[in-house]
Amino acid sequence: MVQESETIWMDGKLVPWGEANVHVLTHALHYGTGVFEGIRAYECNDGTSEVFRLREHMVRLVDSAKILGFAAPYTADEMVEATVETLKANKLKGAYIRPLVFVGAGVMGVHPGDNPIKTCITAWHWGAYLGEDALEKGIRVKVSTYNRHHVNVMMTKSKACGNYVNSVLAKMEAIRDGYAEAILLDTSGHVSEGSGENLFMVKQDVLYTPPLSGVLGGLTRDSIISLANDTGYEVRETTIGRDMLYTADEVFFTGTAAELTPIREIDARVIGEGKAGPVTKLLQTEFFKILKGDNPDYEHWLHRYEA
Ligand code: PPE
Repeated sequence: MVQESETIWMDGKLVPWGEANVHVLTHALHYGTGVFEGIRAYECNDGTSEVFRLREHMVRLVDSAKILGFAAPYTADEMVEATVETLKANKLKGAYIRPLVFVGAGVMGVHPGDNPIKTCITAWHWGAYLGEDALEKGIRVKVSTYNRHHVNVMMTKSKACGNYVNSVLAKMEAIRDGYAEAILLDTSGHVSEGSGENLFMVKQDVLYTPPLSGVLGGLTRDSIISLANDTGYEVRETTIGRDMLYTADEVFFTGTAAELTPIREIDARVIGEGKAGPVTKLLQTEFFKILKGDNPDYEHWLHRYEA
């Protein structure tokens, strides 16, 4: 169960958690016509709090709606303010934040007509996404039997609700088969991403990650590329085959929810030493320092607030 907080921001005002409801004829409920974000806020070691790359998440949200062909009712800056308002109202020093912009009720049928576009922001406590031990020990994953969307079947650059049916199928299959997460291949058979994460592999101290063409432009992915470069590692954005993963020295997932999660096994092949490798560990440690407000070089990524 989601750990409830007190209020949810809906269309410009805070409403009690239990009253943040929609009609059953909400267009998005029937046709997946919504877009969302996943954002995290962290309590820093100096007692303040920060939302990680908040404005960039909100820009991606507005862009996601634009890709689907509708206009988000609030600007990225208004959504930034609303997020901080929601965190403060709920006295949340750290949180997972879920903004959602969706087509509401009005006409039925595939064409959304002039149905109202609704906006809400929910924030709550959400711990380790892939299990308590995952960040430390790494996870076992499988390559999914489902492919990631072809770029002209779904709009992969939009974090669209409907896109996630594909993720749900892959994730359920992985869990059913005893794995923690799925890796999806694109329709040409190359590695794309996890059900809710981007993916990196390390081979002889070089990092590799699939190009942005067919995957979500993850902000964690972008942060890790910068961090790796600044730490002296080369990062190659290139096509990756699943066989390259099997023989990689290290593989890890990145995402707001997953943070930086090592992968220790893929399809019954042990990756490297079967635990978080040295490059993964280093990047994870440095990344968490940034998230906890302990690296002034990356202060521009943090939106500080006092809960
Ligand atoms: N790919 C996909 C498909 C994806 O859903 C996410 C985030 C990412 C990559 C990483 O993006 P970023 O968070 O900007 O680094 N997935 C969100 C939703 C997860 C969920 O289960 O819900 C998230 O991590 O919040």
